[in-house]
Amino acid sequence: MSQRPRWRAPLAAVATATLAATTLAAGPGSPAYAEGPEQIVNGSFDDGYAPWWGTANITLDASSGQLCADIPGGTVNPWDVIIGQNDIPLLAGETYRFSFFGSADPGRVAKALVQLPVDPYTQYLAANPSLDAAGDTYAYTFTSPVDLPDAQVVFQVGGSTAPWRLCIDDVSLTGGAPPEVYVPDTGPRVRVNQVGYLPKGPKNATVVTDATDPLPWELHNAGGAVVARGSSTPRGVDASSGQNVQSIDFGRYTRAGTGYTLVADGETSRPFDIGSDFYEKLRADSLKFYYPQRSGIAISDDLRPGYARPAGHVGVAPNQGDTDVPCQPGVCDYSLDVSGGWYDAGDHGKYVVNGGIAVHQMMSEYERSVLARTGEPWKLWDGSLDIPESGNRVPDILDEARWEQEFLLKMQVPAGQPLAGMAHHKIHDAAWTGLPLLPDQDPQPRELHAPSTAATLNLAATAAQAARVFLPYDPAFAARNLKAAKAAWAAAKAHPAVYATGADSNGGGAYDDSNVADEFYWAAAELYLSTGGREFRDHLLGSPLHTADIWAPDGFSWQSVAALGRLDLARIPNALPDRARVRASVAQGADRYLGIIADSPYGVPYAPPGNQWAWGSNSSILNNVEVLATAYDLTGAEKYRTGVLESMDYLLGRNALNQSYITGYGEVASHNQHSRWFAHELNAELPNPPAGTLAGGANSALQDPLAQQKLAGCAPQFCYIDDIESYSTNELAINWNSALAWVAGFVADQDNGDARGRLR
Ligand code: 9MR
Repeated sequence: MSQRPRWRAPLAAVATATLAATTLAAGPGSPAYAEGPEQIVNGSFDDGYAPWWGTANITLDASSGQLCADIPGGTVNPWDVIIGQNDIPLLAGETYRFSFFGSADPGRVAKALVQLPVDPYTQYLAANPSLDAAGDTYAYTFTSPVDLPDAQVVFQVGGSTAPWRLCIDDVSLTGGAPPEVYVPDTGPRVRVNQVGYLPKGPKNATVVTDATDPLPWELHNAGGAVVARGSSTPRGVDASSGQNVQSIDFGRYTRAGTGYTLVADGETSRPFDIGSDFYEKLRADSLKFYYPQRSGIAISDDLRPGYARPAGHVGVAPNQGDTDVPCQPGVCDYSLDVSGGWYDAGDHGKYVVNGGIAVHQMMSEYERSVLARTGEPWKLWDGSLDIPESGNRVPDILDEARWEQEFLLKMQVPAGQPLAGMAHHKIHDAAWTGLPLLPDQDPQPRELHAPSTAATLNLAATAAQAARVFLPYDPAFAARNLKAAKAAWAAAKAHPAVYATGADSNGGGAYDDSNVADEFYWAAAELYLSTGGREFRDHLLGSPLHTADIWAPDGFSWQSVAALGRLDLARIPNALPDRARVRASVAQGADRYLGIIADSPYGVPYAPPGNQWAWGSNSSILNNVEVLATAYDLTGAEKYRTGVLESMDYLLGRNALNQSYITGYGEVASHNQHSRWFAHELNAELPNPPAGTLAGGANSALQDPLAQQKLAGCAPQFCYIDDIESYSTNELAINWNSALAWVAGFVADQDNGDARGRLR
């Protein structure tokens, strides 16, 4: 018999649960919950545990008045050990409150689910309570989307290397509870770059206020002394956040230091520095992100303390690849060794179009460092990234890029096969897997998907770029890339309209694209820059994209890559007859982004159509920043550098949520990005993503169940939650960190914000 009061829910336990519970005001005896009928049979284990069941690897024991079980170690997936109850009726539109007492010794994160009892096991409530030895009560609400006579309540408690003991009690599911309202904790209303500002750079902040007249502000140093003061500028209601705001410009203050705060309207900002070291660190961290993202190699604890894991997908059970991967049925009758490369994001898939833009941006960061007036290529030199290849006399950034480029080459259809020279669009699991799941533990069959023109042109572009970038370091590798690039170009010309469709998203992302004119343009640009070939020059000069205004307010992306070609044609020496016009066009695009920044009280260079922020908006923002930075490199005009620096403030805390989107940077920063192996939120034995990991960012479309449940009705900047389950707002991805790395490298090159560099 349980002696515990039914509603002993302490605030701490509720707050740390993944799905934060309802407010505690509705506690014991609250009429709202008392009215709902109890759906669980024998939730108090007063007399045994029937009708509860457990998987065959545990023995249920209710002799203490709680339901307890010794959970074996050595299982992989959460669902390898389950305790559950079946046949629970749910009514569509009805709101339920689910609660239980739980303890774990030693502490563990469990999964508590209300779900469909059969494949695909749709989850109507998914919570990840962090249980400890003392035990706590956890409570959640959800609204059932379905009428279902036989839902299941299950506790999934597998996935631990070591054994532990679980006890649960007072399991209750009652109808009629009001839906919970998620309110993010946004802290002080004065919003700053929580990391810091360059001494000679712009310094802007935003204050959320009801005031419509200018407000006095003060800049305080670490000792609390006022070192600058001024008054703010009313900006009205900001469309991206729905807030009435004012902006603060304290750029005249230039003294380096730590622990500054900005005070306005009775609020004190989070602390920040004035300096530049942090961008030097970010330059490295944003690139160091890639090594633990690698497939096909063990991650070493010496190189990345706390991040060691076995090699993934090297043909060792339970993995089924990637050394000998067949096509999806009917697509081809050969198999390929496509081991290596980077995992795309939080999943174990590998996609040529996304690998393409990511590896391009990484090689482009290197090329820029060599070509730009402020570039500091020695900062990317051998030994800069602590990777296995450090010490081989090749810049580490190129070693890291090569890890992916070698994979892209493997995705090319071999000579002698139909479609030879094209690239398979992607390789991933046959079905989606759950979280957490280390790469080497993925049991799913791996499949090559059909070649596509877009993937083929991504290969052509990156291989052509690799041919020039690697030439001084490894001529044979450069030659191999050039050959592959030319073969890919020819194959794309022969098969110009083979499209990946949006329907192909079982077990991996679709990366669909049915307009490849931009991929042709980008590939022609890279081939022209590496070969000077007439065919490529003619393609460029004949393409409408060569003269079109391609500077979209919502930025370029894996799907829209004309800007990649245009930017490289502008910055890399070449003999195009209209190169001056190409260079001027970059400045025109940058001027558009400066206008968007000026209109945004948060200084964001991003204005998507209809105010609809997209999946991965932080990368869209950074891609626009790359255009600004390139305009600075091309013209030396200070206004473009100022735009770059102000844009970083948004990512580092000057935003509606008052948080940084880069792990390890800023007082409050994203750290629960969606990942199957950096899944600390679900399993305390696993790490968080490494410092320098960018979160996808606000996504108006709310394309995952957690975001839909928590964020309904959000103004764009509020459409984000730092929860591992929210893949549409909070994933990490190789093409997003490449944008961050490119920009972080540029910013680090600016020293105190006044670097002039030498002319090249
Ligand atoms: O970044 C991609 C975004 O542009 C798409 O809208 C979204 C839905 O198709 O997919 C994103 O990419 C994901 C991919 O499909 C699977 N791996 C994780 C990627 C990042 O979320």
